Amino acid sequence: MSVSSQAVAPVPFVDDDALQAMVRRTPLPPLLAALALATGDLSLLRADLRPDPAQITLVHGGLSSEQRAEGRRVAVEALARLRDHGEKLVPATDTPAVRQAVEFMAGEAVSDDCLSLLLEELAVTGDDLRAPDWRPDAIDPERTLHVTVVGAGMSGLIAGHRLEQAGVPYVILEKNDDVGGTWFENQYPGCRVDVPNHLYSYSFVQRHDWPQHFSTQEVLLDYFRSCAEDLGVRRHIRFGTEVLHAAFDDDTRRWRVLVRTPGGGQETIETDVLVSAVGQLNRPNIPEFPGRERFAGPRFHSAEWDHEVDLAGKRVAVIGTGASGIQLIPEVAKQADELLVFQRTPNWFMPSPEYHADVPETAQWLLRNVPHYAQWYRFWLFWRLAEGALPAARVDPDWPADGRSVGPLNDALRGMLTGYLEGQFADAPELREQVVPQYPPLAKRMLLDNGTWASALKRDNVRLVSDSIREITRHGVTTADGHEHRVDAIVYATGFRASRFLTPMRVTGRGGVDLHANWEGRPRAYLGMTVPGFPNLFCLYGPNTNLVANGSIIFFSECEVRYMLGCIRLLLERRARALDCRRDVYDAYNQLVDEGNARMAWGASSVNSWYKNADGHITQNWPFTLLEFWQRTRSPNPMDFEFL
Ligand code: N01
Repeated sequence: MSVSSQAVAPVPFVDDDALQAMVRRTPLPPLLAALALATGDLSLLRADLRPDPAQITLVHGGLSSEQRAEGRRVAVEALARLRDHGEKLVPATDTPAVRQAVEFMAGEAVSDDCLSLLLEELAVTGDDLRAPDWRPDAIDPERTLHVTVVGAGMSGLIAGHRLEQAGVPYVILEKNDDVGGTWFENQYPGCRVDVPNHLYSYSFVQRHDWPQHFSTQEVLLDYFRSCAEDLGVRRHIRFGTEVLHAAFDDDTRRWRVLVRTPGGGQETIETDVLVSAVGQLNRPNIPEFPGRERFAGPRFHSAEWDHEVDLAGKRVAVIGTGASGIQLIPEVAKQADELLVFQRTPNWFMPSPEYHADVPETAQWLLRNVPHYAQWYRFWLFWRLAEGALPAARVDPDWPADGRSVGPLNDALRGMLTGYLEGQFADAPELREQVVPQYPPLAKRMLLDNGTWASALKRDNVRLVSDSIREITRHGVTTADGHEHRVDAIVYATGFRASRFLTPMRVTGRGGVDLHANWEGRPRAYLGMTVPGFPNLFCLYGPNTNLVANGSIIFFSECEVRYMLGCIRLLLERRARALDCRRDVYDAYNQLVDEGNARMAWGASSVNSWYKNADGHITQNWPFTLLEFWQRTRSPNPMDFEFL
């Protein structure tokens, strides 16, 4: 069948051999989907070239080598047709054709809701389907409702952009001197994203020319800076402005926000709606090791890297081997005379050969030249990662509870990952014993590796110390065996106080109730956003919205911002000053989330992680699918709120 509409310019001339080279390593499902729509020839979407849904997390979606060879032949033929004649692009409004392409790529039928979600994420026409389609003055011309956003990181910028689009007046208060949040603060050597960048980016500012699959911190900071500028958000940001206390005023039903200004003074800002976009990972955690203050040399946290300190020629201790530690340790190892790595718990690593690799020119050519391939490629990453690994994290109640795995899929994953680590450390048996985790995969964050971790630990100047730390002395770190490891500098890669959401801000709601006292150490929020007694307060990347096994957190923030704007619209439509989440709705929701988390590897395992609060409750993670969060946050249900 052939469907046609808009003419497409031919792709630039390259000969057939070059076309062969272009497609040699590229994943075929998104390329064939894009080519089918670009040529108007839907017969390219052949049943025998569909990926296997059971193997969708694999780079090629489980296509056999024969299928890949045939897929490449079909793709080259279609590219040659595009090159020689241009073709006819199927319009993105042709939903049956787009559905056919989506289902080809997914390898299975998708529900209407799922299709809608995917079309938003694809943004295949360049249209921003999540943009607000209303304006406050069209709903209530008499009223100006003001929003204050705290934080100009990844989530705060989305909030600013959507408020800007809707025409809602707002200000963003940012404690730092620049945008970017975590990507501004974390400037340690080796810092980079560990979600593929074509996916880890806004649906409304897609980029096809990322230089690497997993960008470095500098590249990401640059992306967020240009988004802030280009979207017109930057002029609304007050930098160097830190929120100290936000108090809901019961009389005016507005928030009074006390801030520290750049000059060190204080000021109070009144606002109708308060949005916390401070994230989960913005307050460094330095464990209270006895004697911590005694250490005579330089010491700093990974998120507060001291670039004045030259580690060259020094004996350095790095404490912590989480996502930050494993990125900076290989870099410090190159500089330091000697490096001691203090590991409390080993990690599972997903083999990822592309982790430090440039996007090859062949892939760049396809992304640049094949109409909409960039969007389909992004969508392929979204689909593979979306719910891909989630089944492997689910607890099977019939599975023996030996603490090592939580179900057959999880166990199979464990086998594969163990094999990888054993292979990496095959020539270092004393290290191998220390690096293979005893807890189930996905109980802690899965890290990526391309061989760098083993290479770093096997260096002559690096020593892995797995004994627990007893104290910090003037000259180093003393472990439980009483040995003092003398060092010149200490780097704390010890993570963040993640479960203390919104600290150190003080937030008081109706009747002066303190948010942190109300939470009693166990933060929670309806849909991760709203808390009864704290009207018109919305948290982005709030409690239980972190993802372990499925996708990019940017997707969640986009959903949350849409929901927050939906609530503003409700306020205007109902002529209400404030809305307050109903306690019964909040309680029922939290029960559901707790039960969901208990059925996941991270909830069932006793291993320590930043997903848990001090009592071991999962305060950070979302245990369900992305689709479910999207459905729940698509628009607010007025029945969930009391209007004030
Ligand atoms: O922090 P972590 P992180 N004694 O909490 C150890 C994101 N991120 O900054 O595993 C001894 O994971 C602790 O040991 P244990 C990402 O979401 C993303 O590394 O708790 N050790 C662990 O080894 C990530 O998950 C990127 O036993 C102590 C380490 O310190 C999140 O940030 C890059 C200790 C802390 O690991 C946090 O990662 C970096 C103690 N008392 C970070 N206390 C990307 O690439 C803690 N540790 C996107």
